[in-house]
Amino acid sequence: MKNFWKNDELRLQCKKVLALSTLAFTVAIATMAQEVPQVTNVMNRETLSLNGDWHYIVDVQEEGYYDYRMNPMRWGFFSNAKPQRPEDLIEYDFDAAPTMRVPGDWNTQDERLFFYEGTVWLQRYFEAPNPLPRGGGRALLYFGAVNYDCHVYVNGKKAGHHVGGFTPFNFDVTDLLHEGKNFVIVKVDNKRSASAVPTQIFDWWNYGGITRDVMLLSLPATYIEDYSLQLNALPGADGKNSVIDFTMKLNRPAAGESVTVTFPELKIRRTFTTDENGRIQEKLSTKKSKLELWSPAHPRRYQVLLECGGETLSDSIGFRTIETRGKQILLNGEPVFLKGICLHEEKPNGGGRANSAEDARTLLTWAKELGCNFVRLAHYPHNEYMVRVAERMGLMVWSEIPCYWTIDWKNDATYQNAQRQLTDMIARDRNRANVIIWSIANETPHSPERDAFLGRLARYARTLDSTRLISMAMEVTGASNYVNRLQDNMHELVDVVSFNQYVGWYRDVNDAPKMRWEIPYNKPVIISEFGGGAKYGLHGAKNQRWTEEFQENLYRENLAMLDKIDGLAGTTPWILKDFRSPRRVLTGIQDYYNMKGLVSDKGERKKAWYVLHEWYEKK
Ligand code: GCB
Repeated sequence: MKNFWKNDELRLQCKKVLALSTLAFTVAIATMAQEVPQVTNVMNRETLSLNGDWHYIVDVQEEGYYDYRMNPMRWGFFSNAKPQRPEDLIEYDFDAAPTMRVPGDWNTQDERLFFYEGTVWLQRYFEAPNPLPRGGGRALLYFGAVNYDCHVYVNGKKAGHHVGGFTPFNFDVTDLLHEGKNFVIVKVDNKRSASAVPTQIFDWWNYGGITRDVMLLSLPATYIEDYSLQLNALPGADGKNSVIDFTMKLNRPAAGESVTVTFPELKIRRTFTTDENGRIQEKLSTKKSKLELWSPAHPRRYQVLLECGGETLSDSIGFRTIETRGKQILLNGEPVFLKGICLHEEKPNGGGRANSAEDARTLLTWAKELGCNFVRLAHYPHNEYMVRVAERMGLMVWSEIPCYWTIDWKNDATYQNAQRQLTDMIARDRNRANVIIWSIANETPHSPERDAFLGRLARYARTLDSTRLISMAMEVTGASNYVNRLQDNMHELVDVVSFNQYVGWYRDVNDAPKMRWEIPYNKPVIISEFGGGAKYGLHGAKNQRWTEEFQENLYRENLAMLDKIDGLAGTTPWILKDFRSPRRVLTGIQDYYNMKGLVSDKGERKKAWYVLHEWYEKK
């Protein structure tokens, strides 16, 4: 503590005050951070959960860093300082501060924080793993997601900094831990910014906090960081002789490490050796057994064990192919119609951010009951439970990064941020058979800069994963005289052209029956959004806004219109459940909810639910 003026962290914070650019600041922080590449499949590794009650201090003015002259605060909040003598003045005390649940957003845990967007510091103690990692073993502090910007400290020392609210990250904290009682402090800031991803304006609640699981991972010195197991081609007629592409990467470039892959049910057991980069790239053949493919009707997954060093990592992997042919999407070589629905990652009953397997089951069961085989997880990567539970339930997934509306296209730091979110989304879920589409954006205004930004992102996505489809939710722009023309320069870079359209709500009320569609591309089309708002229980004439009858009629007319679209390969109407949004201020109707759900926030079905259900039953 005596050395606080020399403390790098405080110096860096001061530089921030002196208006270093965001980019320079990020780079400066990154050079001292101990972030290591995302470790995948954390759920099946040896972990210590740090979920639970964390103390918190709301910090409107960054008091945790600065004094009244904007000089470094003497007892920075990250140090968890305590008075050493009775006369010492320290004007905060985590131990006396209230607690909130982690994972959890602060907005729904403290009514004073419902609309709050700013900094909150969170703290908890934990017992170090016993024994502490030795002989080069590593301890990684893993966060499923923190919204939006966070600085993490362990025992008063900086562990790292992370930007982006919906993807996992981990810091190597081995050297910061000591035996017995340790503490971790996280400074979270969810303020909006024009250069962030998402940017300043978006139509969902900006839930702040440590919104997903926190864990301490204990790993050997050399561990499997990431791997991929993908079906290379469909099995032969007898279901045998499939080829599975296996790639694997260690955390360091260690040559000659042996890794054994076992699929007990497929009678596969092979041992490979890493190359000088610590990687393996091999093929596995299912010669001996008939491979059953993953599909919504039969969501078959196989147990796999990966052994390396002292660690045995297990996973459940499904195999399928996904591709397009002309205007069709082919799942396992057969045309499939995507009967979908959009959803936000929000618990029912005003509960805030969804963050558990149970939340995922509730929401996805509603989607299944609606007749869906597909969900669009809007507008950001949802938590890992959501994807894994969907895989088990037989729901295909569209997964998206929050390049939403007016992104700062010319800003390279913004691009890097988006690319990082895309990379982490793909790294986490690349082994989930149900994920069939990576979406790189939603409803972005056309411009050459936007095309350059998104084009670069689409090309980059393909270098990371060539086994899935790329798409983005575009906007219908060429509408005139009852013609909806789909036009977007990005059509060349996506596999599926997806469009949001709001005939009957934002425009052309009553005109759905007259609409003609012009789609000049020989690619599958998904209508990635349509819909309108209704308050559950509000009844009236079908031309009366906000009534269930209005929404019911809108669905009837839109679905009849969609039936006329040549090459329609699926749809994901907007949206499963009413969700919170600060944009939706109409008193008595919206009350800060977007009301376009087919079910209310409590799960009550509106009349339009039955219209879509019936349409899906016939598809
Ligand atoms: C859209 C957006 C979605 C909004 C929706 C609406 O086009 O993609 O995020 O919530 O419209 O309700 O206006």
